[in-house]
Amino acid sequence: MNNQASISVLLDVIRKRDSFVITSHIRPDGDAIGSSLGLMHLLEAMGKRATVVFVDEIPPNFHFLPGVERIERRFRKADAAIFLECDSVSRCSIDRAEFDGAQPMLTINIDHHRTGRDFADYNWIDAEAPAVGAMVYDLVVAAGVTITTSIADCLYAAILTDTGSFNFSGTGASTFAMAERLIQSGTSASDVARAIYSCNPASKVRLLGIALSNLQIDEAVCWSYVTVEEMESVGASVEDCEGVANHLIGITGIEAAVFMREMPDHKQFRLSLRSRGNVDVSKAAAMFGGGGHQSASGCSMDGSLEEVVGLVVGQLHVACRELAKQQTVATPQASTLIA
Ligand SMILES: [Mn+2]
Repeated sequence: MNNQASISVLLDVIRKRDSFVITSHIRPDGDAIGSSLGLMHLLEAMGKRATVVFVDEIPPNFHFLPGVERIERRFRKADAAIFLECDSVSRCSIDRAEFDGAQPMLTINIDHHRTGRDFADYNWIDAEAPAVGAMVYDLVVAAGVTITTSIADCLYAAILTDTGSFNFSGTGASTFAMAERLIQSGTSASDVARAIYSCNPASKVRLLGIALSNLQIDEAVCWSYVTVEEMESVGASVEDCEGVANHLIGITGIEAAVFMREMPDHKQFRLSLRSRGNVDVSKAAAMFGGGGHQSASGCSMDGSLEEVVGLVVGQLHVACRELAKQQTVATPQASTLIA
């Protein structure tokens, strides 16, 4: 789908309606929360009514975002529901019965995941976008709305977190151009970064310590985990597990990493997969019913720690060996060229 065409179609659809409910995925991250609130501010600037709904807790390091105090837990009837980076209604952080009770209503899906699906009445999926917040930014620009400090703070937080502080492979000149415009519009890059990255509860840092002490490395794959008991021992919440996987992929020589969090039922693990961009971990995630991006994906798996490690690490080894094979094939060609 042509992005510009879908932006104008979407704006048309929005202009013809008055009230909106916005939501995003379960266990919302910076992009989910920042883009939802940014979109709420945009819709209000367009004279619309907008409500952001999340059943899940908002992590404390995003409590500084303008409008966060207005986030509601209950899904409500409106002219349209807008889903940000969800591949289905069931991925959303909403009560399904409340959503079903509010039907019929128009649905709009805006996503930047490669695994995004056309499940809504209107779907705008751009796998090239570095964050769904960047797509909301494009909407703001196309709508001709003045970028207020509230819009700027929310979208900057979304883009900052989803690009790994402008480090991930999707980060390009246009990402920095957006950041420049948002900072010109009143965002303080240092204030936002401090609020998000330097306001960690002690339990999060202690949990990171446990996760790093459980680290295992085998060739180009590494993995780590935390059990329910280990989380309880430091009083860690689910949100405290955010970001552990990024530490694992920072190890020299590692191409693929996975962090596993045991679920309270002791029968399942939640997995965060990372690569440094050469291996596509979204394939492994999809194999186990999850999805995401080439360098950051997630899935849930049933079984004991040993079983889950065996399956996922085995799969990541296969991906790494394929990569090594490609590189070996590529090398003679390169030397021929040099010669
Ligand atoms: Mn995102």
